[in-house]
Amino acid sequence: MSTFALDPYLAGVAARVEAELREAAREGARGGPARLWEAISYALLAGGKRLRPALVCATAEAFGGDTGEGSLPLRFAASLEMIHTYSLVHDDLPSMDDDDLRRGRPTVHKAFDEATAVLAGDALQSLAFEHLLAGPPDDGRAPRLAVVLASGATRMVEGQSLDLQAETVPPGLEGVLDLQRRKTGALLAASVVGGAIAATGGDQGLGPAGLKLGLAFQIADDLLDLTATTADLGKRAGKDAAAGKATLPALLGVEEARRRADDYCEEALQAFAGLGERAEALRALARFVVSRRK
Ligand code: GRG
Repeated sequence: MSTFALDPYLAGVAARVEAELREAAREGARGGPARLWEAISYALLAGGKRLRPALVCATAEAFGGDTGEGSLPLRFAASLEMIHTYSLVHDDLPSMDDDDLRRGRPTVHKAFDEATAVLAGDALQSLAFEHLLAGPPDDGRAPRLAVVLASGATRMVEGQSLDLQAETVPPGLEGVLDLQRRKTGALLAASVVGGAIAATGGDQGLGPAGLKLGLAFQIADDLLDLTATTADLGKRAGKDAAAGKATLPALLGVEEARRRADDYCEEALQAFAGLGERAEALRALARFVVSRRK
């Protein structure tokens, strides 16, 4: 049983990445339209677990990378969190999931207005690449990371499109896994692959493990939608079941879905097994993906 103290680790990554996000938003706001940048800051600095940045940093550290202030892994982590945040802002829009609560606060289109939420999401997407590529020159890792980020973001949009189609044409188990691999798995895979590239220049073959973590994360999310409260989640609970959404718990039942999430997590852990003590945080994060309560 691991004794790794995950809460302080997550808090440390959150503090470092939020300092970088705050600075990027402050820089961007200089001379830009106040309302747009207020909405961007509102979305970026509303908390959240910062799981993807933690995965980036933990993977980089597993290969001996520095994840302190000014490091490439931290820069990539902040860019990835910008992409993730844009996806949440757009996913909450009336034309998508039509949600009024996110990270315990009114969604961006509720706190501001719909057009501002669309534009804030758009700007976050381009800001992510500007932030990543405007750093100090390196040996070509930043452009490679930009490709990882772009590809993860494109897969995520594909997943969202498949998710919308699934409302009218039931996708079946393989279809659900395919859409979840894209919608959720792609950014989690980009986190571990990007952490490895930022630290070593190569992906270290971590893509498949990242996708498994993504599936485990999404199944855990679908289980939480059934069992957790809106207050715990900071977003409306029970929405997927009410909408009759095709999820693994809906298709296979709660017990089998939980078993599959644990299996995917175990398979990811096996991929990290050879990484030694420096990968303790990464292994603890993999377990957190399925054990989390929010
Ligand atoms: C609209 C372009 C576009 C994409 C939407 C990621 C996504 C695709 C939609 C968000 C809603 C959703 C259920 C996504 C699945 C992944 C997921 C559970 C995201 C929430 O991630 P957390 O729990 O959020 O890490 P925090 O707030 O902790 O960062």
